[in-house]
Amino acid sequence: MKQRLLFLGAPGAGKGTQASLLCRQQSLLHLSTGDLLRAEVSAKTSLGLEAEAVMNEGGLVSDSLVLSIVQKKLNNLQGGWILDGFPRTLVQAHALEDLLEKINQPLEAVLLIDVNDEFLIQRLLSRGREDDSESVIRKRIEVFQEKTSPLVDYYSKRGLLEIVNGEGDIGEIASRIEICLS
Ligand code: B4P
Repeated sequence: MKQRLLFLGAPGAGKGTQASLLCRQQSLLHLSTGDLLRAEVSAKTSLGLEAEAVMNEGGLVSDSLVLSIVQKKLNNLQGGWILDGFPRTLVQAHALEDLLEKINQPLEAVLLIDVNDEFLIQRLLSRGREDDSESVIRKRIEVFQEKTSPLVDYYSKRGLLEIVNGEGDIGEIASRIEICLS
């Protein structure tokens, strides 16, 4: 099975859910920028304070802030891993490409978890995190379309893209992902 992976998808597509499952099963490292940012927010660091307002409004935290948080983690990558929620912009994707080249650990696959917008909204409303109100969710979906969806083309041109239907129950989607990556 491929072991150096990136999970792409709209907010609520299930990137975090599926990445955690697969990491547990295959003993991979799970690197989620959402989790890293939320840890900074709860520790009330200066980075966290800067990120909090943007996250609660449904925007993307600045590339420079995200890169400052992930760079050290990426430099220490080894074995198999899943990047979950990073990159989210072309600037982040270019920075990632340079970094992985330097550490000689190229990506093996990029998995797009594809889910219809109305499903996304229902899922996130029932999760009820601080940034999960309907207006904020709609804003996050718009931001995804504008800033993150260009990555689909970017990774497709590099021959790395796999698309998985992310609608259905969690176990069913996990099986589709396994087939896709084997
Ligand atoms: P993330 O933490 O990445 O969160 P997400 O996109 O909302 O969710 P994900 O797709 O992981 O869904 P999940 O599995 O949790 O980002 C949060 C914020 O951080 C961003 O808006 C942004 O501000 C900031 N950020 C993060 N990375 C950044 C970056 N690189 N650059 C800039 N800013 C960044 O699933 C959602 C819910 O659905 C859960 O409750 C789950 O239980 C449920 N669920 C999952 N699969 C299901 C299924 N099959 N059926 C029913 N429910 C399901």
